[in-house]
Amino acid sequence: MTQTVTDHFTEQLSLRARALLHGLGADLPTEGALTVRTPVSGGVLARVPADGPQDVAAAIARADSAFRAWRTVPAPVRAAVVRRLAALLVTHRDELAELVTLEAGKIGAEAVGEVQEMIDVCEFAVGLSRQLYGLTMPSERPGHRLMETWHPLGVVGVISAFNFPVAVWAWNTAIALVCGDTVVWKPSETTPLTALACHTLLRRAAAEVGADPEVHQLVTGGAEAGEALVDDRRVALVSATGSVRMGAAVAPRVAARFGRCLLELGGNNAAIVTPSADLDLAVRGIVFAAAGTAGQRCTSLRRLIVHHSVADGLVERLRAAYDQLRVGNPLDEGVLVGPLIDGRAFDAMQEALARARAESGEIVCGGERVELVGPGAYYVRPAIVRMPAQTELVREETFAPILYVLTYDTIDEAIGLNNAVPQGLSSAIFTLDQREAERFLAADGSDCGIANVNIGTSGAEIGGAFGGEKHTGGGRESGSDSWKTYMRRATNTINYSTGLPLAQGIHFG
Ligand code: UN1
Repeated sequence: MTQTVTDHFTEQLSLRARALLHGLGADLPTEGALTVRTPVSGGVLARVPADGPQDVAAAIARADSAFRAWRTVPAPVRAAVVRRLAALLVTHRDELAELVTLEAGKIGAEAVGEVQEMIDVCEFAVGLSRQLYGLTMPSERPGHRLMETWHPLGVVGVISAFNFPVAVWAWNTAIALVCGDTVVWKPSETTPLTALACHTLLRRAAAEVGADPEVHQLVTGGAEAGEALVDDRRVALVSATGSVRMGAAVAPRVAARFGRCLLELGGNNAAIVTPSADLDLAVRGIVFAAAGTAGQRCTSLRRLIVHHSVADGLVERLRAAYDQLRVGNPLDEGVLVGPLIDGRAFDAMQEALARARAESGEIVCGGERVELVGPGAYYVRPAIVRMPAQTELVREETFAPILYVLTYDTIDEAIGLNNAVPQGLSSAIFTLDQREAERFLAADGSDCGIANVNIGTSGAEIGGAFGGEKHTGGGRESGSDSWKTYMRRATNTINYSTGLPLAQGIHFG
């Protein structure tokens, strides 16, 4: 496309984004210091305000003040806000999904899936509001009761990444709100428009059910805004999704003020393919996990550990499947791989491929840029690279569609390779051999937070706890008992007797 055509296209996308936002009840400010680009064309979509430390402090103050009353509202009543949000998301699913596509470059089906993930977690949170259970334990003392109560924690700071611009926010916010917390959200500076849309929908949901809309605050900005959130003592929990580098900066700062952290950082996810694997199923699972979302999920498949006896055949089938992948404008029907988020992501991918070549890696296919909509948009063909060994490069996470292929001889060796990386988010094994599958899931098997059998590494349901070990940060969000991170626990001993027996049989005076 010529520059004029690209500019015209971007202008159309920008008008569309504005119209979508308007339809969702949010009006864009006409100017601001934060430039929002669409990866679809690389052009400017909008400009929004860049909040500074004072704006962040003011938002925290409002959330902190709203918390005083919100914590005393019964949890099932608090859930009304989340129930209403889910209904609004159902109504506006397609508009919000389109905005996700415009801002983050996801293909339509995945963008709709992301909104569905929000709806799912809202439903989960509504049910959870009646299940914030504490335990009762037998007291060792007569006439005493021992129990645990869970209370709201305070203000939760949510720092989210561009690649799941709305679902990860919903994981945190739906749960935090039913737990009685209030939220200050700092979205990725790349995706403030979808954030503005969600913020507007949530505040509308609150207003419609008679709750205080101040329970949710949005701050848009860069690192400075994030740091203000991280360092503020009034923020009881910082839930941050992003790079390992970001997490390593956030964690000590929050710890220094004795705040709580929930980190969901990098992944370097592997799938093992054993000789007994159903290869048809494996190919489908691998292609979605490795090339889906243009390799920009934290759960994306980055390493394939294949038994040497099936490696050549599998790689050939993958290459054929990759040939069929349509790369292009994510707004177009039938496209399966949209753009990378920006030029930096493209450079990182090219650098990794150059290093792979230098390390005697064989580029089986892909890696090249596909010029579609102009110089500022970065469309690439997903790459498969056979590597002679799990080098330093393979142990790093490159946030792009590169699948490194390694081979193994014994299952122990395969599990060893799976675990020999700094990150510990997701993992999978394709096998029809129960012994191998159980070995992979055992205590000395995969060391990741997610370990799957006969499905890929990405696309987790919200019902399970989501997160990972080692450099992934150790946090768990979304389903299961992740809610406990969003609450504080009080242990209560109640004496309903007339005596005052001491624990441990102590007699005092
Ligand atoms: C992320 O990339 O940060 O499991 C989250 C998945 C999605 C969530 C990914 N449900 O791939």
